[in-house]
Amino acid sequence: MKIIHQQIKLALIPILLLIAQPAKASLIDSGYSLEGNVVKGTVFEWLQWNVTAGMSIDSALSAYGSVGWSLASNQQMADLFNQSGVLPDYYTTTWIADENTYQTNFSVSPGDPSTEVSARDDFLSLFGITQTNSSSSDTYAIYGSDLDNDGLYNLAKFKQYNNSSGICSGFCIGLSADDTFSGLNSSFNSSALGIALVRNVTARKAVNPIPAPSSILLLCLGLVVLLRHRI
Ligand SMILES: [Ca+2]
Repeated sequence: MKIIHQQIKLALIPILLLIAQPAKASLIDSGYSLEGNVVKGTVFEWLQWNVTAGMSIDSALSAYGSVGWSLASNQQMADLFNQSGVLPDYYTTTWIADENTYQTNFSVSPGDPSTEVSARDDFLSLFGITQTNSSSSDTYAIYGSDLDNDGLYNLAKFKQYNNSSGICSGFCIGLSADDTFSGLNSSFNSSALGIALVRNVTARKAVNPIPAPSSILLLCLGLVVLLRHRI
């Protein structure tokens, strides 16, 4: 029995060390960080777009709606693109929430290339790549509110498009109108397109409560003390 208790104690040591470490996250200028496949913000968090690549709005909501995820609205997507630090600095357009307006940046004047490449790569690594070809790794996601009730939704795009300078210099970032691409309805699916799912951080905590690290730490310490007294 003593040997078993010693083994349990030894097994608890790495757990305690793990809990003592801060959560591992890749913080970037936007204030978002990646934990698992969730892009975490302070108010909203996004499911990485590559997770739902190949799914339709209907199938994605069927799979993830029960744990608090909903389809990103036009306003939420515009707010994401407008948030400081999310897009490279040279994309100075003010993005709007009108589902019938096609928005993109064809002509840009990049600033410091290294800074812009870093911002671009941060976005792609956060939200995940849904399509890769020989010259570019891109991410796309269907979203929208369909306030005009035509059954059509919008598409957010973020293309890597490496040119000779290593930066995105052309038709790279955009929010489509709901009729830019034909047939973008709630059952449409493509392996190159994800579904933009978002949820309130509070909703996640309600659906999937995560024990506070301090509680787990106290529990483990209590077990160690208990075992010590029993040996
Ligand atoms: Ca619509």
